[in-house]
Amino acid sequence: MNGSENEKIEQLQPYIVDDTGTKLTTNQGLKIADDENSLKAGVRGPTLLEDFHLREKITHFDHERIPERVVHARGYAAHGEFELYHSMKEFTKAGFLQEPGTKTPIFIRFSTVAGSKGSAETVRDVRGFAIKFYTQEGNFDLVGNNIPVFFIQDAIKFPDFVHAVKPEPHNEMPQASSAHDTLWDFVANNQETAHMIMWLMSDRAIPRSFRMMDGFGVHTFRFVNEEGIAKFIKFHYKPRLGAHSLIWDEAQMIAGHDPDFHRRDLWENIEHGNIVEYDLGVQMIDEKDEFMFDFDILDATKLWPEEQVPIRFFGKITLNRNVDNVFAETEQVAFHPGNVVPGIDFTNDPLLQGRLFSYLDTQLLRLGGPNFTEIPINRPVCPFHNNQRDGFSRQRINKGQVSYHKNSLANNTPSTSTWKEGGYVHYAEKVEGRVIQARSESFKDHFSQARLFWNSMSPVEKRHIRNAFKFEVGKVKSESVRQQVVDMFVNVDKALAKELAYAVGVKQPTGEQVDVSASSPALSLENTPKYPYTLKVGVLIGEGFSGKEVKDVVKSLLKEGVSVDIVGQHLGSLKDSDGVKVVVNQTLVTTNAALFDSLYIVGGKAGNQKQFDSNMIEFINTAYQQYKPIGVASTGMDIFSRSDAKPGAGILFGTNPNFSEDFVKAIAQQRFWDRDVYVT
Ligand code: HDD
Repeated sequence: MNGSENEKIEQLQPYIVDDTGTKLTTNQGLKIADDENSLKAGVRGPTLLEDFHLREKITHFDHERIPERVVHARGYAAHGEFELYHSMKEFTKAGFLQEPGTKTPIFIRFSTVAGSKGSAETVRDVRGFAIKFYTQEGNFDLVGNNIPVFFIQDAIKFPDFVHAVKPEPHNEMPQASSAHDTLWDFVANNQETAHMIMWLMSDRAIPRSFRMMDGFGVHTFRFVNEEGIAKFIKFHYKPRLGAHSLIWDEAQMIAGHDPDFHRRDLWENIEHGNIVEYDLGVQMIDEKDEFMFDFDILDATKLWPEEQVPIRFFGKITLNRNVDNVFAETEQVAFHPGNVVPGIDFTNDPLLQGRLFSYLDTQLLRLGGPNFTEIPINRPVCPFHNNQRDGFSRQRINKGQVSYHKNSLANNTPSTSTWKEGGYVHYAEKVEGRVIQARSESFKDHFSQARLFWNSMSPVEKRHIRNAFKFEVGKVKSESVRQQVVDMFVNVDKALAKELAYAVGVKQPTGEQVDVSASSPALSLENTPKYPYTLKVGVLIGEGFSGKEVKDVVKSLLKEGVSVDIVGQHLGSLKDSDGVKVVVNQTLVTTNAALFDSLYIVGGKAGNQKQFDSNMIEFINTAYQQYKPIGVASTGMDIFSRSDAKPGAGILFGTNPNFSEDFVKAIAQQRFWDRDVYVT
């Protein structure tokens, strides 16, 4: 077994088919003699109904598509494992959280929310971060996002929210974007959205990579230990590479140059064997402390500040294997927050409760009936037995007479299990009250945490949020909606709302911001760890380069795990005067500066010098405007001096004796914000 094999991968093996080197047959196994021509009465005559191969082939093709997910349609997944490093036995009975060292196969699907299956990946949106743990006690699904709060408080509003954010129904525009009238009309008229909108306008909504974003279970769940003692918990997953973001102009450019940017990044890194890791942890609150906070812990529009409730990390998530077939695995995987194991339980969060219905329901339509749990990617790795039978595309062949409980003919099997034997027993929470359709008073403060988030942002992050608002609300055609949004966000920050009012041409707001001065430093991406590992450098190179200089720099980048693309005027290879050869794997027209974290400008000669120089200057200008580090080799000085970039922080020259070392540090830093470029 290599490192990426586990019980789930083994379970999938019998279903994996390699058609290479085989004979073409029908689905009945009949060998095909002709796959080019349908059966006709005469070479130019009518096609015959008798042609079963034609009918089977076309019929199957006609039925290839299934409905895309109503939300989170655009997604990408990989296999991996979860390894426990601290026992959580004290808090939960969950089998996979008992013994340190226990490894559990996992499958993670990342997604955007609003866009269709073919939409660009770097749009401004929440990212889904759904994990299926194939535990020995059944599948546990943690169906989270990269933002710790949600737009609404009660699941009954989910269809309204989704209708508002999706393309508008009369003209189906815009695709994969919240910058339009109906979303902002929903926001202003459903002010519980305030906190989540602050996150959506922040850099969190344009992550650099699936490998570099935080994950959150969002809801308050429960851990329950062997003795039946419960704690409220919130799940957190943190990437070991830190959480990093794109900037808006860059994200927009990438959406055009490479709409598959995020999946390509994940796929390539796993293919190259690079390490993709996150730590998994929980915040915990004792049952007795349920009402100790100035927010309601059942409200999914609120987070628990880490400074108040620290995260306790207990295990490591690793992704290490790409799927064999995207449809069979990524598209057919069916997540459901209701898939839990003993020791993990729900709370009365009304958003969570609605989800417990929705996911099972949606799979019935999407995957065509109740047997979707038998699709290989969805099967648990532990045995499963019950009296459920039949339905479309049933795979199991259940033997015997008995398919009911209780029975005597099969000795009352399959039989139930007690809590001690691993049976799932719902937490015996005491409930009382009147049946009522209402929102708790404790859910009604929509602005304090929105302001807490704003207070926690660095000046650069605040600038990005202000600009995001100006873009998004600026796209709204209804002046009344623009005014309502301005009047709403004055509650969060007066200066922000005033600037927005000016930018979107509406009256200055009259309200006041809420009186919250607290901040939570953990919310700022400024405080995230920074490493050069797997960041991408474009080496812009022509003929006549200094072989030794380039070789040494590239070697030191590769040593730190930096990924390098050699970008020339044409594909093929280039040689310097000492015979050092570099193989060009991208050209200045097949790629773009926005797709790199940094550039190394080697410069040189090319067949069409004018074009080469002008393309290089465009690359340098773009990288400079996007605040990226730029390294300049001795042969690159001339072209660099002809660009708009100016020497300063994050611009490193090969003539400096510590160049390689400083360049790697600058790559890790990623952005140099104090450049005098247009403000983004
Ligand atoms: Fe949801 C998919 C995350 C609220 C109804 N949701 C879906 C996926 C993620 C989330 C990551 C994609 C899973 C995959 O990759 O297949 N959803 C969330 C989070 C929420 C949330 C973190 C709030 C905290 N969702 C939510 C509500 C409802 C739904 C309130 C309905 C009442 N979500 C669905 C769904 C989807 C879905 C319609 C579409 C496809 C699917 O389930 O399998 O059932």
